[in-house]
Amino acid sequence: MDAKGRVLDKYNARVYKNRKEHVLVKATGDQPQVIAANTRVIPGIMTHRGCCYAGCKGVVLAPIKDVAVITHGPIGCGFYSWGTRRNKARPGEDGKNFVEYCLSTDMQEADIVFGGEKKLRQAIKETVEIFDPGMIMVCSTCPVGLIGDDIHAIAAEAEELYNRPVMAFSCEGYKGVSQSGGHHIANNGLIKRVLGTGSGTRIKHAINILGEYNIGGDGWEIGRILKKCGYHVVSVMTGDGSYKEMQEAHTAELNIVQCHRSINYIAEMLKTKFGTDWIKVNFVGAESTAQSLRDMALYFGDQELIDRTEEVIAEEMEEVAADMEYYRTRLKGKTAALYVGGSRAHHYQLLLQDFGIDTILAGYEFAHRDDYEGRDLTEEIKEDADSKNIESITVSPDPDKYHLRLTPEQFEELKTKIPLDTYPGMIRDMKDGAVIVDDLNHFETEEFLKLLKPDIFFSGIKDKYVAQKGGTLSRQLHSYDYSGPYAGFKGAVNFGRDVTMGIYTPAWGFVTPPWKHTPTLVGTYGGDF
Ligand code: CFM
Repeated sequence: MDAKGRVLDKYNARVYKNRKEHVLVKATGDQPQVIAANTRVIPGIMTHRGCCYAGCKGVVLAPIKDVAVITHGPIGCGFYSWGTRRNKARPGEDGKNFVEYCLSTDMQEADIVFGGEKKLRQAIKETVEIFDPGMIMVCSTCPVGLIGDDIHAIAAEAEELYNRPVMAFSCEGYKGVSQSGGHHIANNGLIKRVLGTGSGTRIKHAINILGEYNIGGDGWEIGRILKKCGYHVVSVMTGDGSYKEMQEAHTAELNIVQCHRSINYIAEMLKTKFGTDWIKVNFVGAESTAQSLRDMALYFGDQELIDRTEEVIAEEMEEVAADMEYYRTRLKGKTAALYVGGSRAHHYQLLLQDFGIDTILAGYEFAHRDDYEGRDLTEEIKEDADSKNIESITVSPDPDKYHLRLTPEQFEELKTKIPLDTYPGMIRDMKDGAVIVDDLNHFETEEFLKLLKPDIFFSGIKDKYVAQKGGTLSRQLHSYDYSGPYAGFKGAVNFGRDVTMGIYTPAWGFVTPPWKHTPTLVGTYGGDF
């Protein structure tokens, strides 16, 4: 029996039937493989997923430094989405940086019984008085949706009263099946009220960076390289981002997409509304960074830019060559398992390849089928009740700002050379026999680690310590365990150094988990129901 069979064998028939669709072994050859994704977790299974509010407020909106984002809900929700993600930000032009703050209505039991609208009005008032932000956003948590506080009416009222945009997001935690629904809600709000609402006109070689959240300073490193190549970065969505910059998003000639999962809706809507093409990039990994820079230069087709890009790649590669080579000698032939949200389990495989590390298992928490299989799916993604629960908006071309850079012929020709308006997905880049798991749960994590014995397990705070107590080194790919940046050429060296330090720390060999010497309880998972 292969690893998939051995792990899933412990489930009862009903759980097995569900989970077998979410686990794949990469087959030889290029035939497309289908995986089940973006569906509900089976009740009782210990998932690693987050909630809709986390995706909307925590992931997409919170990094916008000049917007005061108020959490309408119990304090735990605000706290959780405040300190746990390392989306770094520096004060903007106006000297403001709200990323450092946690603004919450701190709902109590009495507010849930009698309604929380009064408290929200008061919170907006205090926010204006204390911080005077140019824009305010309000995000709902579960109880708000359950008791029916009308945050949209309050936002509209406050907008009049305080004479500034106040946006409301109905991103109650329970909406959808994971944080992914929250990304979509945040994307919708930004396109409706913020993106491209400014008055600027197109700028040569200007780009927007989409789906880059400046974790551990990644965005700053990417920005440095892009500026060196000669690009003008209009806005970053949303790491160290600014709503004022996003208002000028229509002035960019190209949108580049780092994290497809969290922001593909905006990429598509900007294309429809302003005619701006997007390409999928990956600045994680030195080779990947070089490839992405070349793809971007090819999009513009400007010889000067192409030459400058080659110079920058040569210069940056030269600078890191000795370090990369040293870490490669230390890491070549090691194996890794990765389990992250909706894009990093793919991107980091490419960085691991720079060091000769093989990925033997990769999983996503909340990706959709297109993140695994590519956007050109062999069959349509079926809509279910949960996906219909998230509003899907359609936009139309802006009468004044719509502009196509390429002719249809140029577009088609370029599409054969670069990932233009598309993303090929993670599975394509994986080796034969590698295991791909959607919504990898606690039980499967432990079992796969025991069976596959990777040298390192890249994951997050929820499973890191379980893995390490079992003797497998683990590093967090969400927060980088307080290190980073890991993006770009120099980031690749940081990563190589951190992984080398971890793997060559003998501590993991001293750990003897109980299951190695004492019989532990054995049973079927899930019971009969
Ligand atoms: Fe995109 Fe992200 Fe990710 Fe994501 Fe996230 Fe994150 Fe992530 Mo943690 S936006 S999908 S919801 S790359 S917070 S910066 S690391 S799970 S793989």
